[in-house]
Amino acid sequence: MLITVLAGGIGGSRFIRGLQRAVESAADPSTITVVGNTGDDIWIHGLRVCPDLDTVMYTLGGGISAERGWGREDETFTVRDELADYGVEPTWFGLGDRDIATHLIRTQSLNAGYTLTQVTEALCQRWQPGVTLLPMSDDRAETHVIVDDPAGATAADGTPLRRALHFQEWWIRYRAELPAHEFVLVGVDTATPARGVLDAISDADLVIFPPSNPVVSIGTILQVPGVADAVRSTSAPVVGVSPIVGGAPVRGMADACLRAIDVETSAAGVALHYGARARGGLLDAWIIDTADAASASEIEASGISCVIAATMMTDLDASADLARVCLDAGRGVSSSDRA
Ligand code: FO1
Repeated sequence: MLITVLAGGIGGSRFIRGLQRAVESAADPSTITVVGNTGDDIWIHGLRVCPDLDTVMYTLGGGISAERGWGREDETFTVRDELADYGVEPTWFGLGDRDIATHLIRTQSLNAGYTLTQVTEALCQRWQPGVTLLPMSDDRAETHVIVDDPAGATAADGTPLRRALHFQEWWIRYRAELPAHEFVLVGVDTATPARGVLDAISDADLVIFPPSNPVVSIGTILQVPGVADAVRSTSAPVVGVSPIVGGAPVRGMADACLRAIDVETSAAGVALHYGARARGGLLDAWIIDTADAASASEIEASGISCVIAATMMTDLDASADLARVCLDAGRGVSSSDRA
């Protein structure tokens, strides 16, 4: 069974670990392909950093900092502090000493002409994540956030001037507290899906949207030309897990992102945002938490079959249980909708 997961960072990685656990005990062997978001990627002090690819790789490879959810365990930040002592900006980005080894290899390999796909495959030789990890694209496409100028600059008529901040600066330095007017994926128009991405979606037996950020993670992957159409047309069931429980994101700041695109921060709001495949959208089924059971009928009315389950991935067993709910929902869709 080929399962393809479109994933961001922390939430996506946690879900995939549960999925691995769920399928390892299944009868027919499954292979998992992860299409990773690269809209978070950034050049920092001359190094190419790919936060969501690294979070998947480290989490599945056993090197992740459990406390932070990103970067390496047993990490130190000596180089970051030395750079700060030189007064070199940016100082707000937590560049870890162990993490730098990954970025040095990636930067040197990219400069030597290897693609991000090739570099990611090479880095995964060490980490053995147990999945095929593909960047959404080998082309540069970075999320920028349009905000009112943080320094308060205004135009002659007094209206605030707007600035485009790199997503990482908005997310880390400003903790997503600056209201986002718009997200712009710079370069996406000329980006193409990395080799294998479209096939992984078209040839899948199941496509999953884990509880990653629907705007700046899964939404970013879907903006790469060809990806959303591949999801719409795949013969595989498409099952998603709500990242919003009880009107709030389980983790991260998806509410700040959803507000920027006028999507209600709710399990139903995100489902309707993705839309029902039966009506030209992306989803066949949507898994919501028991806390949001009241919104099941609204979701069903939109053409998306709704499954109510415990979606909090408090530990590996909970993540595996959630993954099993997705596998069952996929089977349910394939039998009913394709009857
Ligand atoms: N997130 C933070 O909140 N603070 C940081 O200093 C930080 C540094 C960092 C370094 C490498 C890396 O791979 C991820 C890092 N993250 C940090 C997480 C990063 O901002 C992610 O893009 C977000 O968590 C969204 O996925």
